[in-house]
Amino acid sequence: MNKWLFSTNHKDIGTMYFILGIWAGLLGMMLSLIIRIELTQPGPLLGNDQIYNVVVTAHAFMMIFFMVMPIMIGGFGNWLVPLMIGAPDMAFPRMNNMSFWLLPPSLTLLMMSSMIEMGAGTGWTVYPPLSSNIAHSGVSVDLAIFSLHLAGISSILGAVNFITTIVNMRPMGMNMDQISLFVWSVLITAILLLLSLPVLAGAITMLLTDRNLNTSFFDPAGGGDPILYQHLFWFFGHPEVYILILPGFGLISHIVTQESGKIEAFGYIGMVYAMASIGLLGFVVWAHHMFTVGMDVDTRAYFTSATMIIAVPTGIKIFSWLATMYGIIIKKSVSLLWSYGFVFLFTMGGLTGIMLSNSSIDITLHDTYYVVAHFHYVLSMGAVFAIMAGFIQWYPLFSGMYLNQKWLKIQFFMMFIGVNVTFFPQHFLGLAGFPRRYSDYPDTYMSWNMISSLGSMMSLISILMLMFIIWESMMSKRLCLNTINNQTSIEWLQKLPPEEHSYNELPLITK
Ligand code: HAS
Ligand code: CU
Repeated sequence: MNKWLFSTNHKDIGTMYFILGIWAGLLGMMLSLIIRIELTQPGPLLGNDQIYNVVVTAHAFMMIFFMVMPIMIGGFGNWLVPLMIGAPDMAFPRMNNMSFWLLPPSLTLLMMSSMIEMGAGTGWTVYPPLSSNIAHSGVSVDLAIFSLHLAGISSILGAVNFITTIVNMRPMGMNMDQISLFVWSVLITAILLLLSLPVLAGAITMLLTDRNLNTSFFDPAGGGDPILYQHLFWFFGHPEVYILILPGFGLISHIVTQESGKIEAFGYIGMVYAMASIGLLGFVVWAHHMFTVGMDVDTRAYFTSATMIIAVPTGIKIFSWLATMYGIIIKKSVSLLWSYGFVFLFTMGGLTGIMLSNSSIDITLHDTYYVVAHFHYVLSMGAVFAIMAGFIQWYPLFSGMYLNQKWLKIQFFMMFIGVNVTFFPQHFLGLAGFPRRYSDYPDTYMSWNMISSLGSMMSLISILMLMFIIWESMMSKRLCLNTINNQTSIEWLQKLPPEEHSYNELPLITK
């Protein structure tokens, strides 16, 4: 056991990231259910607005820093990048282990911050003056800041490791234009992490000294400015949202190409340039999160236009995925189902992003549920669907076992319906003026809130079903082709139509 925990092997570390990510995902889902139960109908459930905001804050942190990032970069990145480039391991294996082990203490600090004193009810943005010691006295916000420090160090070390591995550990003769789009996506994500996280670290450290050492970076009474915090936060925060989705783009590119039986993705080079431009543009659009602070009209015009330009490389990606799938005989593979779901629903989320990038429209929609609907379409149906596609695609590689394909299909449709029923009505709520981060509301908003909560219960059931499917695969020990050594597996495989198992035999050859 000890040997495994302190392992420097990229597969062991990848598995540990998966375990931590899945655990945090379950906790994050429980927090989201508390939110949906509170909002199912008017009137209080928790009866305490601060606790409600602590739950919202913990939900966001948990999902962003402890579910999506560890699973995508830590889990899939560690498992697949060395295999895909033919490297024996990551460039710095012991640093890799340290990256992982910074996360459990970080997670512990986050949970402690929610459980002691008043909790951090600041939202994941931690804006002062709400996060200053006037509105949040006590140590909760300080613990949340330390938690982010640790998670940030973990990610920076990981980013250094991935960049070095991908640039330096390819075999002779393997050029950058020959590597999988997933490897490219991890490289670009790592660069984004390396450039944006230090800015967040700076901002939260300034907040920490404002809270504890009487500095006044963000306090006008001492010559500071709270808007400075918003600029620093979003200079990190916007690249962060692309950090959450780019590895998902990579997973989808690889899966769609492999499952379509094509040699390479349509427009491979274009896909690489599209990811690079999304990464680059991601650094110059941050103030679209702050249109309501009172910017002058030229600045608004700039940030609106710059943001809209991101639709171009993203469109290149969407249409290249479609072109890659063009002409294939539709296979019944479950990872393709999740990929179709990803392309469709991510596009919807992207289009509402374009709506929000119009500064004048955003003045009315900012801090409403329209924004919540937007980012859950790109995250709960973008990032999470990509994770699901990747997990199902490579589960046989990770575990040596097969999942029940028929049950997985049922589970996909339950989840597809569940998330849409949850988040589509939130567009209507937002357009009607329903605000974010409020625990109660007038009766007029009740119907769509009830439907949304109903949808979240459907998603819950589908996740429970997924847990059962994984458990069942482990209990029945259907080993996959390259590890076959028992009669049950052979009999089970013989009953399957060929298209349902052939794709798992050579999981890594497609570019
Ligand atoms: Fe976003 C807020 C704009 C992509 C995540 N976003 C958020 C928040 C999160 C988030 C978490 O400009 C809330 C943060 C908070 O707590 O306050 N977002 C965009 C735009 C894109 C975008 C333009 N977001 C993402 C991705 C995310 C993510 C990816 C995570 C995975 N977002 C915003 C804005 C806000 C915002 C405002 C602030 C709102 C506020 O008031 O707080 C783009 O990258 C999306 C590009 C994708 C597409 C779809 C595919 C493209 C095709 C090509 C043709 C389309 C065209 C457009 C030519 C556009 C198919 C035509 C336009 C039509 C409307 C028809
Ligand atoms: Cu943004």
